[in-house]
Amino acid sequence: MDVRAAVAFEAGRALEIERVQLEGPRAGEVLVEVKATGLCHTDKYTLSGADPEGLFPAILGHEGAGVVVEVGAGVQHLRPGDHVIPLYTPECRECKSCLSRKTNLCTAIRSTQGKGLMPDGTSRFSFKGQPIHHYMGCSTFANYTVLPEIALAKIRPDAPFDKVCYIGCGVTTGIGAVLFTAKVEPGSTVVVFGLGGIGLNVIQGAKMVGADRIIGVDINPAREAMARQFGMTDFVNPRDLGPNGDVVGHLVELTGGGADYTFECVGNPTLMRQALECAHRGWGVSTIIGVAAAGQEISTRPFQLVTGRRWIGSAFGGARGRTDVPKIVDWYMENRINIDDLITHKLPLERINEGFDMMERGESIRTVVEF
Ligand code: NAD
Ligand code: AHE
Ligand code: ZN
Repeated sequence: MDVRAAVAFEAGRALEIERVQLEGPRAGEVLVEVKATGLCHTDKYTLSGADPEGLFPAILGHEGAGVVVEVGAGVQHLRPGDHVIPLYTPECRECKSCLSRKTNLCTAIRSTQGKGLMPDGTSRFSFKGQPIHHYMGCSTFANYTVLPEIALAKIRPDAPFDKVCYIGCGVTTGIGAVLFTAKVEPGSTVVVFGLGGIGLNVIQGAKMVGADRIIGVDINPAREAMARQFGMTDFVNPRDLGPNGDVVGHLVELTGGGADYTFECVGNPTLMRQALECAHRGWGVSTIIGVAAAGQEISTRPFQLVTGRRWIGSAFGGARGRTDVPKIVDWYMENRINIDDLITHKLPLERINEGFDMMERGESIRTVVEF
């Protein structure tokens, strides 16, 4: 079938709206009509060319919601008409990782997914007879896409697509990192570096679990108001500390010796180090969420770890998609989490590049494209 898609033809080039061809679902696969998709910083990162797994041409997008149109042979848990959220972290419930109960990083299809292909090693998308890569197993910047059944969470039918698409990445990543990865306790002191689409959800999660103090750090002063609305108690703009400002020293002083939990939500190794080093001596846990470009590395004095700080990371908030995503949709529908205020802009597919421009200029939190 012909579908409408924003195609990334090469790194650093704006997306181009084209009619591309999509093959129907093969065994174990599902054809989904994408109704809405969010724009995440990770899409921008891959488009920039800094992602070692970035392949071109590709159809990017991994924060979607839609409706099942057709199922391939052997699909057991989904049927046409079901409402779904695509999962870049699938949940097969059979691989070593799923069975371990120690991680959400299902390995069933990770290797083909990283090559921009379906599990059978081929692509369903093509343009002028040439294959186009899938992206993060989702490719939600198209009005139809094909995914493996294990990469779809079935959600309640009354949830609005233009809001719950954000649960496909940002909401779950931020809230999940607090609840599932770091397991922040009530009364904790939390520092969040980066108050964008992810960091604001970390703040929302920290408030949910009853953190006492939630300190936000961002170089964009416009982020302060929204962060306070979501539960931030203190704002630090590193630029206000001057060119040689001691961000770590300032945060350690502000927290009376260091934070119980810190989160890096930018993708900057310098900030990752600061986030670790402002965690409390003896027990502070620092969670890396931000994705840093190819070739970048983190460093600190080993003494920081010897003296009891722990450095951990979180992908998709540690959430098991098919199990946890429907629950997070329920939280939204029960008004236990706020998504609406974080979706600052909506655009038609034709204007998707404007969404990335606004992200670059720090004007938007989340832009949602509605098909
Ligand atoms: P975003 O662009 O919405 O937000 C980034 C924020 O960081 C902005 O508010 C910006 O002003 C701030 N910032 C930039 N430089 C800074 C600095 N030097 N000091 C302080 N603040 C600074 O991006 P997002 O969508 O929130 O994504 C954030 C990061 O999380 C990206 O690296 C993204 O790739 C990553 N991410 C990771 C996962 C995961 O599963 N681990 C999931 C989604 C996104
Ligand atoms: N290909 C990238 C990896 C980027 C990355 O870390 N992705 C996160 C999700 S970001 C969503 O916005 C993730 O889930 N990683 C686990 C995985 O298996 O990819 C790179 O830099 O190499
Ligand atoms: Zn994302």
